[in-house]
Amino acid sequence: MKITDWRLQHFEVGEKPPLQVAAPGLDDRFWMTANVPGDVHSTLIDRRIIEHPYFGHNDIKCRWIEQKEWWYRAQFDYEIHERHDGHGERHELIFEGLDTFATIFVNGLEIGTAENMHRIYVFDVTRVMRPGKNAIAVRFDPLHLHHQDKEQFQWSSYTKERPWLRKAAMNFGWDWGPRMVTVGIWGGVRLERRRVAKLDSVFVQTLSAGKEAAALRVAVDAVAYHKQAQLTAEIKLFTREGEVAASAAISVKGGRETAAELVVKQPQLWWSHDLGEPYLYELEVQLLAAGEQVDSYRKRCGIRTIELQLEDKAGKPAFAFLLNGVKLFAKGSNWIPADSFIGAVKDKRYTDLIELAVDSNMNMLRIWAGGIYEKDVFYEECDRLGVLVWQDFAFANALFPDFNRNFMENVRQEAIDNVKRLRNHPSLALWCGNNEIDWLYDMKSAGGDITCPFYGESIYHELLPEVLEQYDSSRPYWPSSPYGGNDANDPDVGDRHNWQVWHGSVYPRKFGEAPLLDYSIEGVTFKNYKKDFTLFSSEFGMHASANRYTLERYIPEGEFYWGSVELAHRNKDTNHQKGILLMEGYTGIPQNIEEYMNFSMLTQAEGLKYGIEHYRRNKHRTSGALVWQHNDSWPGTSWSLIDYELLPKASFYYAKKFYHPLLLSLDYEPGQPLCVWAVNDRLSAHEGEVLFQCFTLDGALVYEQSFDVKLPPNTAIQLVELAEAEVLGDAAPEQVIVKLSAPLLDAPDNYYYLRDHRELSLPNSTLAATFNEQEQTITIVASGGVARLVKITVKQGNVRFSDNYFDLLPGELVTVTLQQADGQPLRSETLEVSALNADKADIHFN
Ligand code: BMA
Repeated sequence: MKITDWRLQHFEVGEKPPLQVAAPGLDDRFWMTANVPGDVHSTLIDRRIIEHPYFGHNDIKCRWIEQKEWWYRAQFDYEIHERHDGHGERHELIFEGLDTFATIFVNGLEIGTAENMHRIYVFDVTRVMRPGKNAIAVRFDPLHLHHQDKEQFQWSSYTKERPWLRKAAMNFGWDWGPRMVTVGIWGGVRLERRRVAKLDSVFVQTLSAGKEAAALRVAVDAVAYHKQAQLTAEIKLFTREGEVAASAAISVKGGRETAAELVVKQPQLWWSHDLGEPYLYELEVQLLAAGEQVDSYRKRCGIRTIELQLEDKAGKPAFAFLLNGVKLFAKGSNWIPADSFIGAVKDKRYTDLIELAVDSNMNMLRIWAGGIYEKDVFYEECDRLGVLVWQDFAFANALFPDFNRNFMENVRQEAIDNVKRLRNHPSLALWCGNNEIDWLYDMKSAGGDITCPFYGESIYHELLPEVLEQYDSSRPYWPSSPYGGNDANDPDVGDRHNWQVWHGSVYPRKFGEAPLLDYSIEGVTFKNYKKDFTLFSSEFGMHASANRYTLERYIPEGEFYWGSVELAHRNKDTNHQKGILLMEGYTGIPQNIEEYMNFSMLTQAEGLKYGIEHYRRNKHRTSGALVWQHNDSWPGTSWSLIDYELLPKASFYYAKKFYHPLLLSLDYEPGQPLCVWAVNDRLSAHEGEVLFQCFTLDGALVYEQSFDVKLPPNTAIQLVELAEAEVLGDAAPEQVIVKLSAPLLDAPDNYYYLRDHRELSLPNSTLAATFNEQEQTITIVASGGVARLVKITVKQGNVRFSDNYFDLLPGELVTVTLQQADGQPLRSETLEVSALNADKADIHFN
């Protein structure tokens, strides 16, 4: 039974005696109704008690919430069935998420406490439940009561409060989000009724996956309330059509894991969406006591193997995922919580954001350590859509008190709870110990900021590996990101974060060397990506503005201009100069807000394209590129590809192309030859004609060549090298555009300018557009000159286009499909089409 009807009230700390507030008979009719799952902030926003914290500077106005004692109460009717056979009922009260320091009362009796947002709390309430009316009360303490007397550490990024608190780190503010310290019941609450025994957990593992047969191990862990209970588990694996693909029955002992091996003939394997079909079976386990069903489990699962290859067949260093034995190139991004108000996020927001990942040809998302172990819906969607998940444990950018027994026990339980909850998801590819802690500890101690020991080290290097050995040895573990080599951000070992671009970190660097920063145009430019021959680039990126609609919604009137305090408040990164330097190098410094939005989006999109195409051309060595960051948790300006209102930025539409499994790309630097490359990430060979064309920016053809190509599966090859002078003839490099296309191959067309945007001599272009209401399409044509960064906008959130922020040669015609993801009609009267060098198009509606 789900408990959903909650009421909420706050008091000053110690204002009321707890037993008085928890008393079953308390008259709470005048308390406000609360959203569960959710949090206090979201409830107060809904009840219009606080102004929306994302608007203007309101985030600062609601800090008082952190200081109060918050109480939730629920009253409900419950039936208790008496049994007279000695096998009476057990009742369990389960909290899937408590944020964070909670004391729980049932019918006025204190049944226990909670102290970790990342854990699932199960209380046996058999002794306190009553037939008829029951009351639950939960008290949340302000955090400071639990950390103010504790040791503070020399390093804990963004706030010193974090190390002792097991709570999403980003709550305290990060370099892309405001401080928003949530409190409340953030997961579901339910009461479960049991008899004789229960299934504690089920673990399904693929032992081998061949064409003819696959072997699965299904382990069942049961809790028996009576020693003499005769338990059996009946295991069935169903195909999508509901046929039994394999089955087994085993006898089970309470408290001891028992496993069966299933053999599945002609198995349908689970693949990431780019390599095949993410086929899902359904696993059912029924727990029987003396022939009577006492508990059951039914969940989707997949048959697949996953390995992390650290050395390739030739003995060379690697960091590559092998899915069903196939080495893949991981293309994706880093996921941060979908909102600061994590508990209140609707499932739809998850499905939208994951669909967008698939839409942009991503096959991997990394759940970054400063958020949470995501909600079930996240992994279910990734299973269904074929997206691999890199899961960090929730330790980010700080030292943690691994010398404290209670803390470590809390962490151990957190790891066990989440490993058991998530290990059956075929999408889950890797467990990772932390974000940037090993790397930054060395940087900070070498730089003299830290003199204390590496507190927390034993979590990532002892505790987590131990937990995984016991609960999930079926997938790889990596201690940190980045990790491996000398220093931990070594291009020759393990994964790497490239923060040379944007943050200006100077590389190469070895352990013990003081870190250097280079805040210059050359120091932060995306051109540095080409110096990076990492084995796996797990974080890298640049800021871009959110879309106008998103910013305008949250910036007070009169403040929507370049240089306003309100706009600056949206940017939480230190040293705003970095973004200016990047734009200064590539587009020139923006002079107004329109230019800021355009230039930052263009720089981010072109910069990511530049880096990712380079990583992909080096596919024989580099095996992954995960952009920092996929999404936003509030309407800010950040590294994200998709803004808070679920409006993709230019980089998202670029990603559709630079992450396409078939990629044509140009490797070129001024004065050097033009090298045309093709990358094929598919498992099938492709053949066809590739066309290289160079046009002036007015659209006149300068040079053309076509060549036949054969692309073996899973390779990157250079197709041709052309001399600059041969291609350009009399044309100046700042006056041309190169187009790569392959009409018979499925690769998207790709365009290149031979100079940075600020150096181009772009003529004015004119756009004309026709909107087809019925088809929800817009057809655009340019004339007069190449249209740079053609932008289609509508004044609403969550709108997707089949393409946007693209370039158009004069005479080229493109038809774009529009989609409103909430199923609401599109506000086509607000439709606008423009380009950097073209005024708003006249739109013809038909
Ligand atoms: C890395 C990430 C995040 C951060 C990002 C941008 O440090 O792990 O902590 O938000 O870079 O600075």
